[in-house]
Amino acid sequence: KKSDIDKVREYLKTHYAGANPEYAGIAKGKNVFVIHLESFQQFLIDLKINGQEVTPFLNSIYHSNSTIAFDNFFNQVGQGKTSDAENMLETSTFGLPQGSLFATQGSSQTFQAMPAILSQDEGYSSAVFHGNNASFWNRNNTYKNMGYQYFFDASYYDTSGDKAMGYGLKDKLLFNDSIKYLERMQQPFYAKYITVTNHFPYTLDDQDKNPDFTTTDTGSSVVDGYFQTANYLDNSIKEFYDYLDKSGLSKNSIVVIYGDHYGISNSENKTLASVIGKDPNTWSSYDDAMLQRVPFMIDIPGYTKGHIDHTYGGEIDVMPTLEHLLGITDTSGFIQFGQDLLSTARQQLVAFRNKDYVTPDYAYINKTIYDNKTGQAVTNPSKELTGKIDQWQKSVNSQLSNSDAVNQKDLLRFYTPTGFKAVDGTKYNYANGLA
Ligand code: GP9
Ligand code: MN
Repeated sequence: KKSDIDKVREYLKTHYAGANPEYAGIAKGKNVFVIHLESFQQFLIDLKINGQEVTPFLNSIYHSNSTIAFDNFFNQVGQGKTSDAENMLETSTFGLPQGSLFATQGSSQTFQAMPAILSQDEGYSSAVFHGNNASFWNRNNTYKNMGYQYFFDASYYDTSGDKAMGYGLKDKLLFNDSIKYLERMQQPFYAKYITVTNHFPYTLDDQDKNPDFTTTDTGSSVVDGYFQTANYLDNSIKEFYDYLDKSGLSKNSIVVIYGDHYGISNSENKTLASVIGKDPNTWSSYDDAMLQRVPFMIDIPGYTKGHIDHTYGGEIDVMPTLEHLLGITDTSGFIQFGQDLLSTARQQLVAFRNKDYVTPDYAYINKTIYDNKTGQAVTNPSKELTGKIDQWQKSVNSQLSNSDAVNQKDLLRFYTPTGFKAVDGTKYNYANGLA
């Protein structure tokens, strides 16, 4: 119903946090690279095993003067995994309570997504580079409705023999073999790279293993393999940065790097615990939840005040953050459920898809409230804390239920923001590349 979208708009009026004037527009007109680090968790950043850094290159970006990085940024995916992460970043709406929005509704859904907004407001072209088949997660159809101009999937690369494994073309080859397409794109562009090599079960061909890197010996092939494939992914990003520097693209491009969701499942976390300096014997659901942090960093050429921001946020918040940086400084007309991570007015409340949540001081996980300072369950919450818990839960529930109303009822059909033109997905054909 048309009136349903009015209720959502009422909710969003109370939820909109606005931009931070200190950052608004500082990346205006720049190309955007979004690098999706498959299954990559925040604990890998700065982690050393056997005296070596697992991801030395990403660590250098994380600590760079030109990077705004976040260390309390959580993944918020549900069953749609990678596709949920993509959906949040492209639309600032949550994935569905069950299943994948891309797979079940992507072919017919109305989106007001990042590629369309950047094209219409700022004249950007757009492309996705990915080494798997286009139909995985129904991306081929979903991307059209999001307004992606180009989708360079596996069919655009040589994936024969040992060039691919698991979910497709190996990451180093993806970055290298996509250059010929990237170089023909009109600038400014919005280009997303979805990596695949660091994906369960974390195996790597011998020739792709770094001879200078010795992984753990935990007895779990998943945990031991994870550090090896993460190290490979790190090296592939370094090679891509080398290209960006050599080609001059790094001067006029921002690079957004993020992890989509966990790589090590809760059942393996006790094995992981000792590697990351934690006690497996006291491991709890709280610890599982804290490991849902993933990297989020924005590397901006010419920016010199890089730092690590400790705000609590998640994938739902990326889109408004980027829009504001790129000069779309008032996003109050859009149906977006996140808040700019750099806004001083934001509410630091991170909703998980199952309605659990994290705040800077407390986390509500699996029907238990935990104190972040101690990591212990609060057994006798004060009256004041009980009141806060009620408020947080209400807030989380309305963020999720309003997002679900939009997605499950395809409500964007009934609302087109002023100045935005509805996307016609039928005009895109991903078979022709840049022909
Ligand atoms: C494959 C990929 C993996 O194309 O992006 O998705 P996931 O299994 O992580 O959801
Ligand atoms: Mn994934």
